[in-house]
Amino acid sequence: MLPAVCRFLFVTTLGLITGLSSAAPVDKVYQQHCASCHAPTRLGGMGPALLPGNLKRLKTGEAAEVIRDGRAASQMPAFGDQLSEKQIEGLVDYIYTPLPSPPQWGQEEIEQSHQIHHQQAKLGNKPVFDADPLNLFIVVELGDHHATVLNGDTFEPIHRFETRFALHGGPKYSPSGRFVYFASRDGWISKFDMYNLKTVAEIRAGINTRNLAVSADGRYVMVGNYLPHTLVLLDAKDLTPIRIFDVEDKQGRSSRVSAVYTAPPRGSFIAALKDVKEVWEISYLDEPEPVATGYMHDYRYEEGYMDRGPFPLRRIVLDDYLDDFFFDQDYKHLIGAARNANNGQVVNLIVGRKIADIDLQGLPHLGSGISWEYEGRTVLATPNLKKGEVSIIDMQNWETIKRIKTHGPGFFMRSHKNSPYAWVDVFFGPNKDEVHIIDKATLEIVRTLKPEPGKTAAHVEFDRDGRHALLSIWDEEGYVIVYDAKTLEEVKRLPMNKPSGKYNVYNKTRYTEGTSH
Ligand code: DHE
Repeated sequence: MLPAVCRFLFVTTLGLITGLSSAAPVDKVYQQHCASCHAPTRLGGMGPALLPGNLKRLKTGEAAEVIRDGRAASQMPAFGDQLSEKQIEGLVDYIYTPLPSPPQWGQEEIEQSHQIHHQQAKLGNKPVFDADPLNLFIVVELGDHHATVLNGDTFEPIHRFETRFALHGGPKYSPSGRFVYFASRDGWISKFDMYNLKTVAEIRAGINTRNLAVSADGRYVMVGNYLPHTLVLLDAKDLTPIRIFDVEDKQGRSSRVSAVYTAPPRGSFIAALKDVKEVWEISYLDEPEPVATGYMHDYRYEEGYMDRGPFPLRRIVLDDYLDDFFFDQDYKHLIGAARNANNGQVVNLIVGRKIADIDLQGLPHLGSGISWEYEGRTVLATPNLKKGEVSIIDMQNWETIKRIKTHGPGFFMRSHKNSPYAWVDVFFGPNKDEVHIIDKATLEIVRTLKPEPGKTAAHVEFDRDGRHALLSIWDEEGYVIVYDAKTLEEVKRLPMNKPSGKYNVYNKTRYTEGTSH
């Protein structure tokens, strides 16, 4: 601790250097040091938005460290020699305080953010590398905000590139796998050309985004936002905005979007809402076909359930909110859960109403659910974010037939139709370095792997034919570990910077059983 007089001199000198006394109000400190990158409004610029919702993944202690020491492999400099500890603390409080009024991010702001980096017509139509374009993986590396394109046959990296800050959710491929679309928590949507290895277009569709979906015909991208309360429809060609849906119920109560997915056999996007008890279905077919999809019934027009016109909106009214959900393989049912509820709900998308409740306790992570055939019926398996168990649900009568005890709550679950095993991580708690292997025929854990003691092991994705399973060691000095999916022996380790999700082109574009859609 410095003696009082020295502290006075130190602080005064610091004030002279920075042009601010340490007693300067925090918003002045922010405007002087942070605004040029993060915007005077805190909505983000070259750097990410500094709002509580966007910073959810960063603990306040870590935020102070980033301000003090900077962030490696990014433009964020260290301010430790310019700001006092008190000023840093003040800044942390400041950026974790919500804005006095909700920020605007409408048509004009979205359009102004649009960037075309490469004219598609000027780029070639063949891969610039020698590998099976259908067996590539994208690996998202959260540590320094990069992504790697990985050859799924040789497991050699082909290309590594910078992404927007804090990607979240699965990147989504175009139907051919030629393009991949990423969403960042800050609302940036990036379109990447897998053949030319270039980011071709970007747009900021929201301030705090949940995820995106690509229509099964490849023509549209739909983005679901927490802030503002909107769904934003983009033209998949170059990300030009087509339409903004204000998400609100008939009484004008607005809602955050929990997530949006594409439902290929229905030709629609389906969105779960967090603050309104409705599921939204928006058709992207040129002429929505009532009979084939069961999507429309005339009486719905009359009762005002559904709009007419391009991208008609159908509201399915529920008796609870939905935070997380899963579809069966033919997209007839949506299985959803609210984070505060003690059950799941099954919604039949054809008749447009809830048809069953499921006994699901804790915090089931249905977004990571998978299904397979077990004793002549289809079962759904879901990890739980709060309880050390995997629930197995019979998808015919919606009964929970087994609760498999695990060594702690898990985040992600995966399998492949050619594999006898389902993999589930133990993401939380002292056993976060473990991954359980479940035999799909017996519903028993048959092996528990612990590849790097002390480091989180999480998120598995299989290669195209299910012969290998890739697992992330979720650490800045981490790896993607390639396993032989049959023998469960390690085949290869690829050093990566906090690798999170991995996404195989074939499995994703075919919506295969066992992976996320
Ligand atoms: Fe995720 C997918 C919601 C926290 C990593 N996560 C998803 C999806 C949803 C979701 C709705 C599906 C979107 C899609 O793929 O299109 N996630 C949530 C939450 O509500 C939660 C619990 C709190 C939050 O802060 O949003 C949450 N998620 C996290 C994390 O803390 C993780 C581990 C690290 C991170 O990136 O922030 C994380 N979420 C992921 C990943 C996927 C994902 C890697 C894609 C999984 C896949 O294989 O498809």
